[in-house]
Amino acid sequence: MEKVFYITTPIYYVNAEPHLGHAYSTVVADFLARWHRLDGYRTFFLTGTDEHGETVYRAALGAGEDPKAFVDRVSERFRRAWDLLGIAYDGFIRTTEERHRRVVQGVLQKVYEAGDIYYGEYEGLYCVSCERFYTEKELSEGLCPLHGRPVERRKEGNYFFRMERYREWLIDYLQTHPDLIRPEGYRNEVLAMLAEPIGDLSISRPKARVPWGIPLPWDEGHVTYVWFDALLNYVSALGYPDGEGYRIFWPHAWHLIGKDILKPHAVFWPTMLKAAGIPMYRHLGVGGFLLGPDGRKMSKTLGNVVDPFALAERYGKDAVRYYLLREIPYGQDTPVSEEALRTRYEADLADDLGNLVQRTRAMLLRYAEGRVPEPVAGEEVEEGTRLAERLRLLVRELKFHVALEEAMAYVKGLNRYINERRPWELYRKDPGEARAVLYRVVEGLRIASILLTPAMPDKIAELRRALGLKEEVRLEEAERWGLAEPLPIPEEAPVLFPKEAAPQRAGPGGSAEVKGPQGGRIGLEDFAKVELRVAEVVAAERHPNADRLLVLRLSLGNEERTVVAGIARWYRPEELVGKKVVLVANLKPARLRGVESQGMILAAQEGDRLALATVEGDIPPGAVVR
Ligand code: ME8
Repeated sequence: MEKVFYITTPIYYVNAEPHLGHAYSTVVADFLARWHRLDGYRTFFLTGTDEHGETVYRAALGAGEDPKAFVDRVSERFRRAWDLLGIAYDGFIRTTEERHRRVVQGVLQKVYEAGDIYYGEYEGLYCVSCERFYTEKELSEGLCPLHGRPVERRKEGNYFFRMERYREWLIDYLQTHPDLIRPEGYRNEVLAMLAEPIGDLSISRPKARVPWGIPLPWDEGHVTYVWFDALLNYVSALGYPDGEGYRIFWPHAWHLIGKDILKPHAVFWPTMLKAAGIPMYRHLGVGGFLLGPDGRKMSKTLGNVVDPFALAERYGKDAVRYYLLREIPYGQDTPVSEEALRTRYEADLADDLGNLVQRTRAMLLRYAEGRVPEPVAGEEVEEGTRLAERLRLLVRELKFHVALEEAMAYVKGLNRYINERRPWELYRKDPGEARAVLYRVVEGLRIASILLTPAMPDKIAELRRALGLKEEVRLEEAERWGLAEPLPIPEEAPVLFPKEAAPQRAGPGGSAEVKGPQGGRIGLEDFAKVELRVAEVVAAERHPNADRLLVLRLSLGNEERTVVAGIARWYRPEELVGKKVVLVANLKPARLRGVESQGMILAAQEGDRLALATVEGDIPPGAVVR
């Protein structure tokens, strides 16, 4: 049977700019789409914009614009935003499109003719920002629970959809389909909503008050209320009722939403589908809220939003994607901040993954003639071939943060493997074995890169190029050992996650700053700020762009550093390997002619002579120098 996957995001209101909360939902959907494509599924990924209704209408008037011009402009902002975050959607639907209007009117007519829509009078408490009526009970201290704004008492003639008629059916459906709504907690919330009568749903607004909407086909004096319009995007975009896309993809639909729109998706939408004779969707994934710096839901109304594009500009789009997927347990409310992003960037991406690639490349260039070595059996590294199956399960359960945690734990394991097997030492005794170790590391990286592709598509493509691996990948290739081919790697490759991309915090707590001597003398506390450590040179080469510089790879026992030193006039690279030198280990990284130097080594200089400060005797790398 053909594997098919259809994934949707909410269609976003165009009354404000996209923020990190929207970006999160869309990144999760893009991750799932890419994951399934990688796993051989025929995939359709839909996103779009919700352009009718009172809030949008008011926003347009507020901006002094014609509604159509306004929605065109803001919808375009969303599309640009998704481009900047590497979102590869297959379809983009706008509710002001003709193809959508036709479907909404067709479905309304059908449900009306079946007797499930009637005219009545509605009175209630209405929040203009939410575009919905609230019951007394739902308010928080008399205010809208989401926006903290006063609600208005309103009464008006509306058409109603007989939703209550389908309540028993829906309860039964949820009971026989326990994995329809996930995480589990939200399913229970929905069952609790359904335990009491849900009433009928108002599905229209008088055109006189809200002219910006799709007219009811049998009564031009009313336009469709926002949910009966918006929810149908999921089928109109596929060409319902007789389009090829609808036939292929609808039976496999997964909707992703935020918990704010649980009721419309878990109660309104299923009952609408049932009444219209459209089969149910397959799954509903419910995300929690991203919380702003003030601990409240990030929202345009509260004005506490984090701008995803500023972050993408500073750290790169893949770092933002990785951060959101790795940090947020799907379904839970989670605070987000640039600070937390920077920590992930430095620890996971620069220190673990980026560094692994850089040291592997340096060793391939030095010990394996710049090629991926001949394939060998896998040792403990081969356990990576079991990860894909495990991650499939985690992704299915929407546990993206655990999936990435496990993939990155494997990356950390590869760094440990290098530290334990020490190819730079092995090479002196048994070059063949050193190359075998390097092959396993490249294979490990090949496997990890496949698993990380959906989260960081561009960076992983770069990573694969840097190791001479082909760019096209399939998930099943992560399940087999020995596919890395013995090809040359490029001599030059950009640093994947440069540290200077992550701006340092200023002031106390930032990187140590050493002040110059005052009055010729410094106190012990000043000297103590300088962290000096024994470091062993494990590799050295000439700087690609500067004759007087050498690029050294130093081991501190449990970590490695790259240091650029201006000593090429006095030392040849090969005579440095094995020397134990003194490293200023807490110096801010600096970029020297395009190569990042993570510290500085000490040398004595007198006139034209220079000698490195080295350490005698049996002292291990990493030892503190005082
Ligand atoms: O509700 N944290 O559109 P909307 C996490 N047009 N996710 C957030 C978020 C936050 N702080 N803020 C927004 C609508 N979102 C309707 C949907 S669907 C047929 C119609 C995300 O622009 C989250 O996915 O208010 C939420 O459900 C969605 O944006 C709401 O977007």
